[in-house]
Amino acid sequence: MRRNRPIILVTGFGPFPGAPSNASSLLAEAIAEQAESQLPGFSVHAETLPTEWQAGPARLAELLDTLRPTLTVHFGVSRRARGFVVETRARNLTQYVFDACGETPQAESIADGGPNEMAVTLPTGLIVERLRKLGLPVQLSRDAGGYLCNAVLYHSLDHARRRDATGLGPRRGFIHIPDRLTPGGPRGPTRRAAASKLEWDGAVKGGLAILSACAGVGER
Ligand code: PCA
Repeated sequence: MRRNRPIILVTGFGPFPGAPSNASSLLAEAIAEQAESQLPGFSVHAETLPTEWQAGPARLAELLDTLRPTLTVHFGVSRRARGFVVETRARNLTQYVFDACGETPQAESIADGGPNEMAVTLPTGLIVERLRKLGLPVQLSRDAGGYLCNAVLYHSLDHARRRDATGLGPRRGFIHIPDRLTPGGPRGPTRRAAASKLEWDGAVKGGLAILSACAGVGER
Protein backbone atom coordinates (compact mmCIF):
# COMPACT_ATOMS: atom_id res chain seq x y z
CA MET A 1 0.00 0.00 0.00
CA ARG A 2 1.34 3.43 -0.93
CA ARG A 3 1.45 6.11 1.73
CA ASN A 4 -0.05 9.59 1.55
CA ARG A 5 -2.79 8.61 -0.85
CA PRO A 6 -6.44 8.55 0.13
CA ILE A 7 -7.39 5.01 1.00
CA ILE A 8 -10.31 3.09 -0.47
CA LEU A 9 -11.39 0.05 1.53
CA VAL A 10 -13.20 -2.73 -0.33
CA THR A 11 -14.55 -5.59 1.73
CA GLY A 12 -16.08 -8.97 1.00
CA PHE A 13 -17.18 -11.72 3.38
CA GLY A 14 -15.85 -15.17 4.22
CA PRO A 15 -17.99 -18.32 4.03
CA PHE A 16 -21.11 -18.82 6.14
CA PRO A 17 -23.66 -21.63 6.59
CA GLY A 18 -25.12 -22.37 3.14
CA ALA A 19 -22.29 -20.54 1.34
CA PRO A 20 -19.10 -22.64 1.59
CA SER A 21 -17.23 -20.16 -0.62
CA ASN A 22 -18.12 -16.51 -0.86
CA ALA A 23 -17.74 -14.70 -4.19
CA SER A 24 -17.73 -11.29 -2.53
CA SER A 25 -14.31 -11.92 -1.04
CA LEU A 26 -12.80 -12.92 -4.42
CA LEU A 27 -14.48 -9.95 -6.06
CA ALA A 28 -13.10 -7.49 -3.49
CA GLU A 29 -9.60 -8.82 -4.17
CA ALA A 30 -10.00 -8.73 -7.96
CA ILE A 31 -11.32 -5.17 -7.83
CA ALA A 32 -8.51 -3.98 -5.56
CA GLU A 33 -5.89 -5.56 -7.81
CA GLN A 34 -7.11 -3.72 -10.90
CA ALA A 35 -8.09 -0.53 -9.10
CA GLU A 36 -4.49 0.49 -8.47
CA SER A 37 -4.05 1.18 -12.20
CA GLN A 38 -7.58 2.52 -12.80
CA LEU A 39 -7.59 4.82 -9.77
CA PRO A 40 -3.95 5.92 -9.65
CA GLY A 41 -4.50 8.65 -7.05
CA PHE A 42 -5.75 6.17 -4.46
CA SER A 43 -4.49 3.27 -2.43
CA VAL A 44 -6.99 0.43 -2.57
CA HIS A 45 -7.15 -2.11 0.23
CA ALA A 46 -9.19 -5.35 0.02
CA GLU A 47 -10.24 -7.25 3.10
CA THR A 48 -12.36 -10.30 3.85
CA LEU A 49 -14.56 -9.88 6.91
CA PRO A 50 -15.56 -12.93 8.93
CA THR A 51 -19.29 -13.65 8.60
CA GLU A 52 -19.63 -13.62 12.37
CA TRP A 53 -21.84 -11.47 14.58
CA GLN A 54 -18.95 -10.57 16.89
CA ALA A 55 -15.77 -10.83 14.82
CA GLY A 56 -17.16 -9.22 11.62
CA PRO A 57 -18.02 -5.79 13.06
CA ALA A 58 -14.96 -5.94 15.37
CA ARG A 59 -12.58 -6.47 12.43
CA LEU A 60 -14.35 -3.72 10.49
CA ALA A 61 -13.92 -1.23 13.36
CA GLU A 62 -10.22 -2.10 13.53
CA LEU A 63 -9.80 -1.51 9.78
CA LEU A 64 -11.72 1.78 9.80
CA ASP A 65 -9.69 3.06 12.76
CA THR A 66 -6.30 2.11 11.35
CA LEU A 67 -6.78 2.74 7.62
CA ARG A 68 -9.13 5.74 7.93
CA PRO A 69 -10.49 5.20 4.40
CA THR A 70 -12.12 8.09 2.54
CA LEU A 71 -14.32 5.58 0.75
CA THR A 72 -15.52 2.17 1.88
CA VAL A 73 -17.50 -0.17 -0.33
CA HIS A 74 -18.71 -3.42 1.20
CA PHE A 75 -19.70 -6.39 -0.97
CA GLY A 76 -21.71 -9.45 0.06
CA VAL A 77 -23.59 -12.22 -1.72
CA SER A 78 -27.32 -12.66 -1.87
CA ARG A 79 -29.40 -15.61 -3.08
CA ARG A 80 -31.96 -13.25 -4.55
CA ALA A 81 -29.60 -10.90 -6.42
CA ARG A 82 -29.58 -11.24 -10.21
CA GLY A 83 -27.11 -8.40 -10.72
CA PHE A 84 -25.66 -5.57 -8.62
CA VAL A 85 -28.03 -4.65 -5.80
CA VAL A 86 -27.10 -1.24 -4.44
CA GLU A 87 -28.29 -1.00 -0.85
CA THR A 88 -29.54 2.42 0.18
CA ARG A 89 -29.96 1.97 3.93
CA ALA A 90 -29.05 -0.15 6.94
CA ARG A 91 -31.59 -0.99 9.64
CA ASN A 92 -31.06 -1.43 13.34
CA LEU A 93 -32.23 -5.04 13.49
CA THR A 94 -30.89 -8.58 13.45
CA GLN A 95 -32.35 -11.87 12.33
CA TYR A 96 -31.89 -14.89 14.57
CA VAL A 97 -29.56 -16.70 12.13
CA PHE A 98 -26.41 -18.72 12.79
CA ASP A 99 -23.11 -17.22 11.71
CA ALA A 100 -19.92 -18.92 10.47
CA CYS A 101 -18.93 -19.98 13.98
CA GLY A 102 -22.37 -21.23 15.00
CA GLU A 103 -23.38 -18.15 17.02
CA THR A 104 -26.61 -16.17 16.87
CA PRO A 105 -26.97 -12.40 17.43
CA GLN A 106 -27.01 -11.29 21.06
CA ALA A 107 -29.99 -8.94 20.65
CA GLU A 108 -32.79 -8.06 18.25
CA SER A 109 -31.20 -4.69 17.51
CA ILE A 110 -27.65 -3.97 16.42
CA ALA A 111 -27.13 -0.88 18.59
CA ASP A 112 -29.31 -0.36 21.62
CA GLY A 113 -30.76 3.16 21.30
CA GLY A 114 -29.14 3.70 17.89
CA PRO A 115 -31.00 5.17 14.89
CA ASN A 116 -33.65 2.83 13.44
CA GLU A 117 -32.09 3.22 10.03
CA MET A 118 -29.21 5.04 8.37
CA ALA A 119 -28.85 6.03 4.73
CA VAL A 120 -25.70 5.01 2.88
CA THR A 121 -23.37 7.85 1.91
CA LEU A 122 -22.47 6.65 -1.60
CA PRO A 123 -23.81 8.40 -4.74
CA THR A 124 -26.27 5.58 -5.44
CA GLY A 125 -27.94 7.29 -8.40
CA LEU A 126 -24.61 7.83 -10.11
CA ILE A 127 -23.62 4.20 -9.48
CA VAL A 128 -26.81 2.99 -11.17
CA GLU A 129 -26.24 5.36 -14.08
CA ARG A 130 -22.64 4.21 -14.63
CA LEU A 131 -23.49 0.50 -14.39
CA ARG A 132 -26.44 0.86 -16.78
CA LYS A 133 -24.18 2.64 -19.26
CA LEU A 134 -21.91 -0.41 -19.16
CA GLY A 135 -24.94 -2.62 -19.84
CA LEU A 136 -24.69 -4.27 -16.42
CA PRO A 137 -27.75 -5.32 -14.38
CA VAL A 138 -28.33 -3.13 -11.35
CA GLN A 139 -31.11 -2.18 -8.99
CA LEU A 140 -31.52 -0.12 -5.83
CA SER A 141 -32.66 -1.78 -2.61
CA ARG A 142 -34.00 -0.53 0.72
CA ASP A 143 -33.62 -3.91 2.39
CA ALA A 144 -30.13 -5.28 3.07
CA GLY A 145 -31.65 -8.18 5.04
CA GLY A 146 -31.15 -8.96 8.71
CA TYR A 147 -27.89 -10.88 8.60
CA LEU A 148 -24.23 -9.80 8.58
CA CYS A 149 -24.45 -7.63 5.45
CA ASN A 150 -26.97 -5.31 7.06
CA ALA A 151 -25.07 -5.47 10.38
CA VAL A 152 -21.72 -4.55 8.83
CA LEU A 153 -23.32 -1.73 6.84
CA TYR A 154 -25.01 -0.42 9.99
CA HIS A 155 -21.74 -0.52 11.94
CA SER A 156 -19.87 1.13 9.07
CA LEU A 157 -22.36 4.03 8.83
CA ASP A 158 -22.57 4.35 12.60
CA HIS A 159 -18.79 4.51 12.83
CA ALA A 160 -18.73 7.40 10.32
CA ARG A 161 -21.63 9.15 12.11
CA ARG A 162 -19.90 8.98 15.49
CA ARG A 163 -16.52 10.14 14.23
CA ASP A 164 -17.86 12.90 12.04
CA ALA A 165 -20.40 15.27 13.54
CA THR A 166 -20.71 17.31 10.33
CA GLY A 167 -22.38 14.45 8.50
CA LEU A 168 -20.05 15.07 5.56
CA GLY A 169 -17.82 12.18 6.49
CA PRO A 170 -16.29 9.40 4.42
CA ARG A 171 -18.45 7.69 1.84
CA ARG A 172 -19.68 4.25 2.82
CA GLY A 173 -22.11 1.79 1.34
CA PHE A 174 -22.98 -1.77 0.43
CA ILE A 175 -23.49 -3.74 -2.77
CA HIS A 176 -25.01 -7.22 -2.94
CA ILE A 177 -23.98 -9.53 -5.77
CA PRO A 178 -25.43 -12.90 -6.89
CA ASP A 179 -24.21 -15.78 -4.72
CA ARG A 180 -23.57 -17.97 -7.77
CA LEU A 181 -20.95 -15.65 -9.20
CA THR A 182 -17.52 -17.30 -9.60
CA PRO A 183 -14.36 -16.45 -11.55
CA GLY A 184 -14.90 -19.46 -13.83
CA GLY A 185 -18.54 -18.55 -14.54
CA PRO A 186 -21.66 -19.76 -12.78
CA ARG A 187 -21.24 -22.99 -10.82
CA GLY A 188 -23.22 -25.74 -12.51
CA PRO A 189 -26.35 -25.52 -14.62
CA THR A 190 -28.64 -24.55 -11.75
CA ARG A 191 -31.74 -22.45 -12.29
CA ARG A 192 -30.41 -19.71 -10.04
CA ALA A 193 -27.12 -19.55 -11.90
CA ALA A 194 -28.96 -19.32 -15.19
CA ALA A 195 -31.20 -16.57 -13.81
CA SER A 196 -28.19 -14.47 -12.80
CA LYS A 197 -27.54 -11.83 -15.43
CA LEU A 198 -24.07 -10.99 -14.16
CA GLU A 199 -20.87 -12.76 -15.24
CA TRP A 200 -17.53 -12.56 -13.44
CA ASP A 201 -15.83 -10.14 -15.87
CA GLY A 202 -18.84 -7.85 -15.72
CA ALA A 203 -18.78 -8.01 -11.94
CA VAL A 204 -15.14 -6.88 -11.80
CA LYS A 205 -15.71 -4.19 -14.42
CA GLY A 206 -18.83 -3.01 -12.58
CA GLY A 207 -17.03 -3.07 -9.24
CA LEU A 208 -14.32 -0.80 -10.65
CA ALA A 209 -16.99 1.50 -12.11
CA ILE A 210 -18.61 1.69 -8.67
CA LEU A 211 -15.32 2.74 -7.05
CA SER A 212 -14.67 5.33 -9.79
CA ALA A 213 -18.15 6.80 -9.41
CA CYS A 214 -17.79 6.99 -5.63
CA ALA A 215 -14.27 8.41 -5.78
CA GLY A 216 -15.35 11.11 -8.22
CA VAL A 217 -13.25 9.70 -11.03
CA GLY A 218 -14.24 9.36 -14.67
CA GLU A 219 -16.99 10.81 -16.81
CA ARG A 220 -19.67 12.95 -15.15
N1 PCA B 1 -24.04 -12.30 2.56
C1 PCA B 1 -24.74 -12.34 3.82
C2 PCA B 1 -23.65 -12.20 4.86
C3 PCA B 1 -22.37 -12.46 4.17
C4 PCA B 1 -22.69 -12.41 2.73
O1 PCA B 1 -21.89 -12.46 1.79
C5 PCA B 1 -25.85 -11.29 3.92
O2 PCA B 1 -26.47 -10.99 2.89
O3 PCA B 1 -26.11 -10.79 5.02
